Amino acid sequence: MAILEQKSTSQQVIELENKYGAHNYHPLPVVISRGKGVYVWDAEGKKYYDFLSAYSAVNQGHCHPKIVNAMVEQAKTLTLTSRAFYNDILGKYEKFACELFGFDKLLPMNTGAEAVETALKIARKWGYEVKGIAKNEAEIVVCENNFHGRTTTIISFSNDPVARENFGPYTKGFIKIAYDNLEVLENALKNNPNIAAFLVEPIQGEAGVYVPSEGYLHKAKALCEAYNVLFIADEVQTGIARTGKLLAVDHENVKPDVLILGKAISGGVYPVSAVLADDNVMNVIKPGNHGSTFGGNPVAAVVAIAALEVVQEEQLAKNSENLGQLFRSELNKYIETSTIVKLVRGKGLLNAIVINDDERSGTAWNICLALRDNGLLAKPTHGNIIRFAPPLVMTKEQLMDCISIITKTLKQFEI
Ligand code: IF1
Repeated sequence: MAILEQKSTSQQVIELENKYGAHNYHPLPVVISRGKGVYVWDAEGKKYYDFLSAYSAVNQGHCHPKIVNAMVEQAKTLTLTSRAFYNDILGKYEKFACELFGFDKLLPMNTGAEAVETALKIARKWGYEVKGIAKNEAEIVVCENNFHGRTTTIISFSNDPVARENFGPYTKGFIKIAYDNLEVLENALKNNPNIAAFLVEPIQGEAGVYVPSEGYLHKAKALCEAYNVLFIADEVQTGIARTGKLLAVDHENVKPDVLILGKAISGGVYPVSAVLADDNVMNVIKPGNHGSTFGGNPVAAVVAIAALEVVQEEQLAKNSENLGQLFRSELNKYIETSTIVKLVRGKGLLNAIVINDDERSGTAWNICLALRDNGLLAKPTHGNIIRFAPPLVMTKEQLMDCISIITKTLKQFEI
């Protein structure tokens, strides 16, 4: 523990990571050492609003006492049994989550990518054993500019060169189509009996918070039903009240055949992910087909129950909806006279602004550095798009304070 007792400056910590850490990220130069609710503090004690929420994993606010206490109590009792034996928590969590989201069964995993991989395996197995697709011929339709994680299979169907270059050979069996386009979706489904599933983000987060046309999700689900294809919703980022409803698909009353959850299902306290489906799909999985050492461990289970209870008790979906409307309407007032911001888009408290500059100009990055200096943390997604996703526990007063920080900072860049 000696190394942790040494007080380090932000610069010292950055140097340590640069020397001893793989360079798989390019973080904004700020070193966070404490978090509480909507705030984080850096190693020198400077306070910031967190407007990224660890990519929507901290919807309940940093270090929510109910969630942390649940973790601490369980960690003192039983942390891990593996699934070789039962533990006395998992079944209760599975029941709680299945009733909350309206599914027969839940398969517990740890990270979002693992849950996506799990959903792909379930869909393929359902394709062979229920739909009757010829062995090893199953195909899954995905969308251009998707983000579903970083495993070799998932990046095999990514079109982001940085995420996929030199990681081949790539996994086969995926068909990419344009997002938010029902015609190309129907064409992909109707002419091909080997399609097992359609995997889609209800809002494309990493692509830049692309909200599809009204009715897209509903009609896409109807097409999947018509062609006996599973509709898989990846709600890792859009779920858990982020977009103003418990799930983003709830805005269109769509029940996916397979639901993927991660991130804020644990409130950012512990890695928890889950795949939910009804028996006609989930029961293709038999003992030995799939698993994970930590999947469904007692700590993950109590943390997830506490995190989901917080969403309900504190009415986070309603707060996200209300504050999201306020955020976009206030930003639009500024955009009317802005030369630097083209538009704001999003749903609930998942929003982004598009900067009126070339993607490679670095303006969005410089704006985020200036936001940091003004006490608010955000980060560009791609090039000239800045995502804004504060914890859903934010108050109206705090949001108005953030809006004035954001507009004051943007004005520094007006041409
Ligand atoms: C990074 C952003 C990226 C996700 C969706 C699955 C996963 C994610 C819709 C995988 C994860 C994270 C990963 C993190 C940055 C962040 C992210 F979109 F949220 F901003 F990269 F696109 N489905 N998204 O958004 O979940 O395995 O990470 O638990 O990899 O840099 P994970």
